[in-house]
Amino acid sequence: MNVIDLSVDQPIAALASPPGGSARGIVRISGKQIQNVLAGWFKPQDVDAWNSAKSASSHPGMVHLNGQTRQMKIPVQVLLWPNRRSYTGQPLIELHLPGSPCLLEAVLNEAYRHGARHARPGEFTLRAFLAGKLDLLQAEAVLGVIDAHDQAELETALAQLAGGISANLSSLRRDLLELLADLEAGLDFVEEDIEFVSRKDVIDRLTQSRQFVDGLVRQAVERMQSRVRPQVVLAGLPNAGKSTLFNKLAGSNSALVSTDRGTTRDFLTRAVNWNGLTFDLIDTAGWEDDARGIAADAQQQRITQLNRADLVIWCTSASLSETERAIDDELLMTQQNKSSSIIRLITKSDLVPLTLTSNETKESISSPLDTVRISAVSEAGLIGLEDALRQHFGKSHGRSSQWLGMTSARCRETLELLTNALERSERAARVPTVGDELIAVDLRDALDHLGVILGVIYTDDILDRVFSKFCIGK
Ligand SMILES: Nc1nc2c(ncn2[C@@H]2O[C@H](COP(=O)(O)OP(=O)(O)OP(=O)(O)O)[C@@H](O)[C@H]2O)c(=O)[nH]1
Ligand SMILES: [Mg+2]
Repeated sequence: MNVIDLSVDQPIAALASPPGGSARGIVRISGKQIQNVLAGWFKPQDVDAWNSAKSASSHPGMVHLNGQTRQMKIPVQVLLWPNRRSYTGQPLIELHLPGSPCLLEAVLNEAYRHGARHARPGEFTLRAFLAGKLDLLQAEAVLGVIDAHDQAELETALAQLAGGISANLSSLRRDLLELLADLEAGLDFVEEDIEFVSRKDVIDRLTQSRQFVDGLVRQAVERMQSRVRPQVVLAGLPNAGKSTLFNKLAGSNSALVSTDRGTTRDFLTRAVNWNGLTFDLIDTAGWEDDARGIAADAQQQRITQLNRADLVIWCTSASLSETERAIDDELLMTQQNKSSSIIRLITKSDLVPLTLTSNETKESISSPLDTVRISAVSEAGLIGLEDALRQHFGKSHGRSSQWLGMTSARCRETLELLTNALERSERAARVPTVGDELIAVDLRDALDHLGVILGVIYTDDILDRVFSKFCIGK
């Protein structure tokens, strides 16, 4: 799709509600003189109000549609934004009517017969962007909101749509433009020896800007990595019930389970989708002190997997003796020092019914760790485990940033070019013999890269990449 050669004045129309039947359907039309598109087939209740509308207003009335056999009169609510103060930054109409697919199709056909053309995917948002209503980051956020798969993604998209990141980048752009103006003003008066900005000030402002962009690059990278499934590793003493839980969560029988200690030798990985939580689950060999031969290899693999883990689920059998429990506590403590995220899971809880006076309850209440009791056999406590996983994944997502995945993918390279340009001008500024004009060259380069991210400077290629992902009607 070549979106760049589209005329922005021509009325475009499309279904704005989801396809298929629903209680209410919306047809959206945007362009110059769109009231003409409705002339003759939309009869407003209040003709004067419709003809003289100067601001956003609602107009009940009837549409007269040509059905296959007869004319149909359908009640409709028309919302009109007659000027630039609309989503697209140009006159916009929405027809709200009963959501029957045939009816909506008939309305669209009528609009096409009266001068509108079929909108292409993302064309409404493209017009909003071209009218300066949204910058490119916000346009991508519209798509992010539509596509959000979970609460965390939705929140990121909404934050980006609200302009948090755009506002930060715009203020960075303003700062750099001011700095460039100061430098260039100095260049005009270089003969008179008038200094508009001190070299120290230039260096400080460049350093601050670069540090800000460094933070954004880190965020963008993190955001892209968070798309990779978290690695959740099951660990603990032999016989703790790790493989049994593995099979339960993976919905398979791939891991061998037995009453013999040390059943699992190799580690086993499965991509799991458990109640909407997606992660890689890894079963490991039970902890052994003086393993030899194959067992020693299994222990080495266990350590490697634990080092790579995003979250460790430490399995402790509820039926351990006091001595075994002391060993387990010590091992867990060692692991805790190495892992940032860890949940203690008391397994086989069906074997030891919980009483409020048991040591374990006191411990789990005072423990700084998340402790969850489950039984893979009776399935008791699995909800608690689900909650704990959700919380852990939520935390790492929440930290991840104001960037949408697709935005960070598009911007990452440009952000790096931006950092490089800022670094170059900072380096130049630190050499007293280097003139301001050389600092300005790299600064202009940095501003160009920033413009590309915000969409102040854009190319067919960027617009194509962003808007071709949209659906029609948005
Ligand atoms: N009663 C009861 N038994 C369980 C539960 N979970 C596991 N078991 C039993 O405990 C034994 C050990 O289970 P596994 O899943 O093989 O334990 P593991 O931690 O993988 O053991 P290793 O691979 O040797 O480290 C098996 O006999 C399981 O049937 C549970 O929730 N309740
Ligand atoms: Mg096992």
